[in-house]
Amino acid sequence: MKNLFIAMMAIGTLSISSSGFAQETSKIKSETVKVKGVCSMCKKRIEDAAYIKGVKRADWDVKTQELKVVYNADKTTLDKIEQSIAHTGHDAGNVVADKEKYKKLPSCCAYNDGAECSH
Ligand SMILES: [Cu+2]
Repeated sequence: MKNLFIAMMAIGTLSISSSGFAQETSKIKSETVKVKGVCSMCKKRIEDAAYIKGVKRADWDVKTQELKVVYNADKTTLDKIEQSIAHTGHDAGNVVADKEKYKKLPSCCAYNDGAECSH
């Protein structure tokens, strides 16, 4: 009886892996990207920009200047996420920020000009 149970478990595991379940989860990618910013206003702006279609999680840390993103690689790419963030005025990974958007950031968010703020 115990052997039968083990055999059923083994069959169950096989059918899960052959049904594409393993593939499904491998499409979900987790990456860390350097994003420049200074304050909690930056955090909100960066995370809002990172949440494009296909992004499950986006969490930016002001101390490490790192954005952790979890996304579905079938629906979006890391490059698209970086482009979206750069479009709001923040350097993201290999993508340099949109200069016009950077100039329009609140002065406390001007990370390239030694800005420091308490927001
Ligand atoms: Cu800011």
